[in-house]
Amino acid sequence: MSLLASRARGSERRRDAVIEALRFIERDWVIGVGTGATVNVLIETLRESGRKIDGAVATSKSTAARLELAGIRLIDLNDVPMLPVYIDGADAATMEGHLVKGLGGALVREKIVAACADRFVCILEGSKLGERLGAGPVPIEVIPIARSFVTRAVEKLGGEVQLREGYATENGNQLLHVHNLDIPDPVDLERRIDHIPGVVESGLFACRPADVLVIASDAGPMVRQSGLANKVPI
Ligand code: DER
Repeated sequence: MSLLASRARGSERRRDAVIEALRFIERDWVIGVGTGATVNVLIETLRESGRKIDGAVATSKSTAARLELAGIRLIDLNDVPMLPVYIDGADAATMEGHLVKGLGGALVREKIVAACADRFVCILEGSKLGERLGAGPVPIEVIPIARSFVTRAVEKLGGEVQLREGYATENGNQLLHVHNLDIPDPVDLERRIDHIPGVVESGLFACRPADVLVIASDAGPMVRQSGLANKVPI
C-alpha cells in the first residue's frame, strides 16, 4: 500500500473509532474533551453530526478554539460538579486502561478533567497498545526551578531524561520526556513520580485509568471496557 493510501486508511480507521465513541455521549451532557489529533476529529465529527451537547470542558487552548468553532459552548470546570464522560486519545495504553499521555503537552489539564469524569473513554490506534507501558517516553511537567532536581530523582527510578527544548506548557512549566522506564506497576510508578517535589503531573494515567478503550482497527473499531476494576482512589 502506498504511503498516501495507508494514511487515508489510518484516517478512516480513526474516524470510525470516533463515531463509535460518540455512543458514549448523551444529548445535553457537558463533556470533558482532551487534546490532540484524535480529539480534533471528534470535535469535527460532533459538528458534522449536528448532535447537540450542552457544552464541553476543554483541556487546552487549541481544543477550546476548535470547540468554539464547532459552536460548542465552553464550560469552566469549576462550574460543574462532575462530568459524565471524558474523551481523549493516548500515546500508549495497556488493555487494563493504563495510559501514557501528554506528549502534546496538555497532560496536567487532561489529568484534572479525567479525574472529574465518571467515565473515561480513550480512542486509540491498535498499534499504541502494548503489554507494558514504557516503550515510548513518559512526559513529566515540572516547575522550572525544580527541573534538575526532578531529573536526578527520575534517573534514580531508572529513566533517561530529556528536556523538551524551547517549550513551555500552557501553565508556564517545562516538560521532561523520560525514556526507557521499566513499568511493571504503573500505579506505583505514577505515585512515586507524583511525590517528587517540583513535579506538577506525570503523563502516566494509571491511578485513574481509561474505563473504555475504543481501538481503531482495519476490521472496524473494537470497544473494550477496561479500567473500572483497577481504579485507585486518589
Ligand atoms: O498528548 C496527549 O495527551 C494526547 O491526548 C495524546 O495522548 C493523543 O494524541 P493524538 O490524538 O494526537 O494521538
